[in-house]
Amino acid sequence: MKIERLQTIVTCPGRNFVTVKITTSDGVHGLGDATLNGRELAVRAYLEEHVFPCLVGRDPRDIEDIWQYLYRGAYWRRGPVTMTAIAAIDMALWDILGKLAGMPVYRLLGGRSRAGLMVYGHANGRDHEEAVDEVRRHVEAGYQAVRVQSGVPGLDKVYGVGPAAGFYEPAQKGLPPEERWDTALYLRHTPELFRKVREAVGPDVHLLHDAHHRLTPIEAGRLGKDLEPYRLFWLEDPTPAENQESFRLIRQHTTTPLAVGEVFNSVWDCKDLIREQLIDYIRSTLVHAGGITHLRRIADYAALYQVRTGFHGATDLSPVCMAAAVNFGLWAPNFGIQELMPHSALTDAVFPHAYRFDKGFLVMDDEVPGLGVEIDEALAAQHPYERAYLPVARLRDGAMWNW
Ligand code: EZ4
Ligand code: CO
Repeated sequence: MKIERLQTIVTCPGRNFVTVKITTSDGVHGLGDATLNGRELAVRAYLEEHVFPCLVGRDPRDIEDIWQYLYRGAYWRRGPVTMTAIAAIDMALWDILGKLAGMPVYRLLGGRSRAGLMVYGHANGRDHEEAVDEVRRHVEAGYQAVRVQSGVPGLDKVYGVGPAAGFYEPAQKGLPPEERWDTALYLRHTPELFRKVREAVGPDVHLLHDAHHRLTPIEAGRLGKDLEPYRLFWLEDPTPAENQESFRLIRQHTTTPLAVGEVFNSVWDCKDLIREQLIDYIRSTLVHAGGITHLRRIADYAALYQVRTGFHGATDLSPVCMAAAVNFGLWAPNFGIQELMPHSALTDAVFPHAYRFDKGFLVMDDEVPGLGVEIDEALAAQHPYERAYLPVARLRDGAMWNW
């Protein structure tokens, strides 16, 4: 059996997605997500110019060798574009292997560890009252875990909060929008937000928060400490993590659990964080960190240090990635939680999938072979790519800051 055809499918059913489709000489095909928010066409070019020609004629069952060929063999290692491209190929090959075996991919990984994946939804409010209402709405919808983000008095736009209650999509068509940021205002108002939310929903709902790289380590330590009375499930991306040792300072100051890694693309980005137990959840996900083959290594390494998974699951992770994440999470013994930002009805129509939300969990019917996701290519073609970017952030004096 040989790899016969490799394609990218770029579509914008409301937001951009890049999908890899690999077809074998036996007519079996597999799908992989290759979406890198705001840099979509760089991954497409990397795949079409530099990866696809090398894979035609190979045995699609040689998943490990193909992974090593694209990683070691490229000489230039790592980086988000490279690792997203490798991830897409890897996911598609696992999808093919599952279809060949007539089994869902989680069975090939070793079988189920659990019935479903606990997910957390997003409660976004323009102010604290709206955020509290959104948390209540999620609890009524069955969520056991909710991420809470709120507008900050004095700031026009804040990460995680859209123009209306509820739906938030950070990428915007056209050129990157600019937002103002003020750490002092954020640090002053955020503990109060969680005081109100905890008071409203009681002790049992898991509450999460994303600081989205905005803080310095000592500021993050202070926020973690201020949030301790409200018993967060996690505080996410408290500070940028290029410098892994900076998390030591945060750990010295707070017992609020920490989650990091949605921008990581390999185990090398998190090996010190894991080995020194500086984090509690690793957020790297299949599409941006080398696919199932590499995430399995990261998860197994994390398990040695009681670090659990908490994969990124925003709307820019396509249903193909989510299907792979469901398979992965059904298996991973140290699964922790999965982020879920539901896709639009149109996106779900472009990518019909077997996973579904059920009372706070993502579940999947047992015997769907492969990843359990397909693409409606005709519908995808009706929605061509439109340039879009994530926002950028500036401080009040105009200096660039971390968005
Ligand atoms: O900013 O997915 O936890 N979720 C997040 C997301 C990210 C976007 C980036 O593409 O931080 O909203
Ligand atoms: Co995040």
